[in-house]
Amino acid sequence: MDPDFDALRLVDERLRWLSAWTIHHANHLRESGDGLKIGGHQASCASMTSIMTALYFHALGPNDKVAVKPHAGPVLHAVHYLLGSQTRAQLEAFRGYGGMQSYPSRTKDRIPVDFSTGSVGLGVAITAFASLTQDYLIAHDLMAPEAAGRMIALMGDAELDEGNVYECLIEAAKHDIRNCWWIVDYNRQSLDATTADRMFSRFDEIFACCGWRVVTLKYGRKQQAAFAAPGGDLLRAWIDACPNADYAALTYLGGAAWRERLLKDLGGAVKPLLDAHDDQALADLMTNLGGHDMETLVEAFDGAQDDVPTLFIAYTIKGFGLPFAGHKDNHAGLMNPGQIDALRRSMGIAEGEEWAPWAGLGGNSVEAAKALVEDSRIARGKTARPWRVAEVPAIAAPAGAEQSTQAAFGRILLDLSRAGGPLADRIVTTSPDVTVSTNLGAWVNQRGLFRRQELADVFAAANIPSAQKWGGHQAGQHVELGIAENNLFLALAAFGLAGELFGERLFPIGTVYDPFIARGLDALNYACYQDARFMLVATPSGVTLGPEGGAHQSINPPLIALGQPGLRHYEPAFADELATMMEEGFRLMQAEDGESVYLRLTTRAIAQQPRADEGWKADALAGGYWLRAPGPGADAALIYCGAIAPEALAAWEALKEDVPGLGLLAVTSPDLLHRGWSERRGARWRKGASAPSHVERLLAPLSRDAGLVTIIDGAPASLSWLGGVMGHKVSPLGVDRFGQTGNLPDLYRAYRLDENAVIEATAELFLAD
Ligand SMILES: Cc1ncc(C[n+]2csc(CCOP(=O)(O)OP(=O)(O)O)c2C)c(N)n1
Ligand SMILES: [Mg+2]
Repeated sequence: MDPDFDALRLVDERLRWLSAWTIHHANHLRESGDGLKIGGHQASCASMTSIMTALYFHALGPNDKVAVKPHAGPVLHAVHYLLGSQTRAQLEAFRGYGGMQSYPSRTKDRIPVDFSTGSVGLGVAITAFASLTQDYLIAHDLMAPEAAGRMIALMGDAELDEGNVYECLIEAAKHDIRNCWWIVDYNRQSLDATTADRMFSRFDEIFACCGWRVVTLKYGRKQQAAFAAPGGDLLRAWIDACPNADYAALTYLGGAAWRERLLKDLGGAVKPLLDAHDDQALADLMTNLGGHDMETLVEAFDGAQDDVPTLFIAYTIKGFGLPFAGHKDNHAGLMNPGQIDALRRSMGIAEGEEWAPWAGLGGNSVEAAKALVEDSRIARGKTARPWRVAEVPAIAAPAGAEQSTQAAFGRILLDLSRAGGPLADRIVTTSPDVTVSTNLGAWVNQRGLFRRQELADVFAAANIPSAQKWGGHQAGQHVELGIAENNLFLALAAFGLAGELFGERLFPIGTVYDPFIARGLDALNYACYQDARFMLVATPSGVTLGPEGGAHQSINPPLIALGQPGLRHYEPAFADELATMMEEGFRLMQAEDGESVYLRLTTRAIAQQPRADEGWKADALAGGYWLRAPGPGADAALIYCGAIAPEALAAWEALKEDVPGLGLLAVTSPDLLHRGWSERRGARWRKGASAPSHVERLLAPLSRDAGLVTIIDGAPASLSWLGGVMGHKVSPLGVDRFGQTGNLPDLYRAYRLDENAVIEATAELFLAD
């Protein structure tokens, strides 16, 4: 049965109105409180309402998930307002505290938002990884094939300039993803101006060569009819050749300008065609692009019902139907009160009826529009998150007098795999081409690569000796990625939302070189912003990666972790610490108030600590514990984090006689200590007295005048702030210049991380300035 196109058009118009009005209300009617501009993007919304109408009220099925272009957020809220799942109060509070968010947010908005968006390009790419996640779940019998939905990105054309889109396109092709639609709102305008013409006809080729079907929706029905009239072929050729900027400017200028220009360029041959249209009709004709034409959109969506990944290039006008349509400066443009009034009147909406969903429509139209909306198959409410699905077994530290945390990590995963069980079965590992060098090899040998189609291990078949099995199959649990780190974080985001998106929680573990976290930082932040849950294992840390040199040595990741919400940094020095932290990590990944975990590891094998009991564990999980307890009123403490534990221990041995009560504090999470400390300071004002934070308790035994030496193979500021907790003096040791190649004694000497440097830094505490 044909959809009710008239009803679709009514809904389209209503979405255009409601999104514009929501933004107008926030900027012009609501008390601002601070005089700051509030903002919003009326033009970007108007550009997309037809596409979103055809999608939400015709094409979308209940299992489909959508990432909406960030600045079209108000349209998504308007969709839910019409559905009855968004309140007027939330619309009125747009961009206000506690109101609907500027850009769709999974965690903060009250309507169901499948993917948060905001940083352009990332919302596009995550849909490809969500498709991969869906295929993974189906292959592992965690989801019925019939329950598969489409992962859809509604994207702005400027997002096609984001490199991460192409990185992901390539990765997606390698994994043969399916059930993915990317719909480009091709208005040929970005934030600053109209977009360059040169890539104009190239995007389709790029996608086609990656195996995508490309559907271009260029002309609406009116234009197609005009092309069939005398002179129509000339008009069509002219449209095809028209530069972006000209098209946009003429759109803004309107019917008379179109007429003048077309007559000038095409002459008398098109005069009859033009004469058949008055100025308004001519403007309507020239802006009747595919992305605003309901029949064209519906036909395109209906025509792509198989699982082939599909790019729809929907030509649109930025600001369609609004007074600044096509103007190059319209991105953040707001209609003034006179203009919104005119728009209201043109839509037949009475003053005071602005929020009424169907104001100004006659009875039959209202019924038809309501019926259409009620028939929409999309979810009205948020789904509950599936907390706690796997019991976490006790994780034992691997045996070995000398171990590195990276080797211990590989060993722990291997042990988990051998022991089997629900947790091991739901772990999915992934790595951007550093699987073997980050010690995931043994796990992969056990659990295999994930591939939808069988991947033969050619080397094994040819009996070529290799420690690494590299065969892929449907039951595999390691997703091998190409080298682009950004994709790692997007994959972790998608796998880490498997529970929320598909009802089955996975435990994604991603390994990466610590310095190259920086390459995927925005995607990491994006993953955390959506509260995706994953374990990031980054290794090796700091200049301890001696011979590899400065390009591979990581300095600032502990600072990144310190500033990253939603991600808990643990930096173990010993294998038993790591085992404890991984166990805690698996719990955190599925706890309602949990978070993701970042483990910063090292390849340096060090002597392990004998333990008298397990008393250290709780403190280690809280961010730090005394490896050598300080005496009461001690004048100094050594505080270290991670790989340089042996140097700190050696210095402690050398100094303990001279500095009575000298303590040695193992900081296992600068991040947690800092959080606890600042939370405590704030709690005093927010909720009255509160217990001292963990770091305050740790430092309490020291004398008020004590000095601290902090030592980390990374940015010294990661620990030097500890002086602020009690007002202690600090000598901060760490790496604040680019690293070099060398052996550890040379490097630790050069970067002042050796025993001697710790002794000197301690002496410095006692010297008068
Ligand atoms: C990574 C990133 N860079 C910059 C911005 C700021 N920004 C928001 S929208 C936009 C341009 C969007 O143009 P387009 O994608 O074509 O959307 P349109 O509004 O034209 O539909 C920019 C630069 C952003 N949100 N994210
Ligand atoms: Mg655009």
